[in-house]
Amino acid sequence: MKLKIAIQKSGRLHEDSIKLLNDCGLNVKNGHNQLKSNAENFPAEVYFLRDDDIPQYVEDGVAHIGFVGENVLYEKAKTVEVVEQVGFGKCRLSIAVSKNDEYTGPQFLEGKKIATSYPFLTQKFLTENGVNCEIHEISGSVELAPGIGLADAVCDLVSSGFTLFMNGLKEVQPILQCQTVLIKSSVLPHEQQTLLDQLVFRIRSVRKAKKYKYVLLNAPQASLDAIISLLPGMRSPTVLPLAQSGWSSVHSVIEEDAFWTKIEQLKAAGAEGILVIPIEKMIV
Ligand code: PRT
Ligand code: ZN
Repeated sequence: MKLKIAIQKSGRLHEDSIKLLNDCGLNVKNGHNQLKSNAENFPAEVYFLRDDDIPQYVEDGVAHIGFVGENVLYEKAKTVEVVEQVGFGKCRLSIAVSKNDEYTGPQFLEGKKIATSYPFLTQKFLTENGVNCEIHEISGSVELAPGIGLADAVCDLVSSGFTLFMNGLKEVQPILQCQTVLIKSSVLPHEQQTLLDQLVFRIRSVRKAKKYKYVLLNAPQASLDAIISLLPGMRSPTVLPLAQSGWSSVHSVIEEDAFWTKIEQLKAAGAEGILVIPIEKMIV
């Protein structure tokens, strides 16, 4: 009885998928020259696939779960369940036009041609906006299409925007914000659901830990209350006496987003010797 996990064989999601599984205690070797591999420490088998094939494998129940971009998932429109977003592979599916064009809204595309590898999602956007536009489906190098006269616009994935810029295009309309999601088969057997629950618990602990830092600092007695009020901690901060009387060591966790503001407030309140340590797992 194993949990069969589909991940991308090579490409942008491969490394992050392996790293997430490893951080969750599933030791998985990378899939170079192999189609599947057993995880150590956990009853799981990993299938290395093209990302486009992952939704189908999971729909069919050949793989129980998979990691895939929302762009691929919603383009393929397979019947699978999204368990959760896992935070990597962030990008957006966007419409882009020539940098000299004045984009006035979806109506700009009326009667024109658009090149994309995402015909389903592009058509959905066009239909929702009541626009008639001819779709040219191409599987790669979509950004070249306007330059060679194949299309007037493109609908493609963008992250930094550099590729569009290099091809004389500009992003004018994001139509889908995407990241990698964990999907599961809708016919998951009970034993595999139990394994998935364990994996999801671990994924949440790993992801939560990344959002926080462990902080240790020294506080003089007079400032202790002020410093504690700045540090909620998981329940409340730990306070330990230092060998030198009149001083305490305070331990707590700080959320990454508020990190620098908090550190400045702590210093202003009298904290000294502040140490900041990454947290590997966070079980709450
Ligand atoms: O071989 P296989 O079919 O498995 O891989 P693939 O070539 O189809 O996919 P791959 O590895 O390129 O991307 C896998 C997934 O990564 C995508 O499905 C997205 O979910 C996610 N992702 C995140 C991206 C990008 N960011 C991204 N920037 N996928 C592609 N791009 C491309 C985009 O198509 C464009 O060509 O990068 C270029 C734009 O990047 P910027 O930074 O210049 O804007
Ligand atoms: Zn692909």
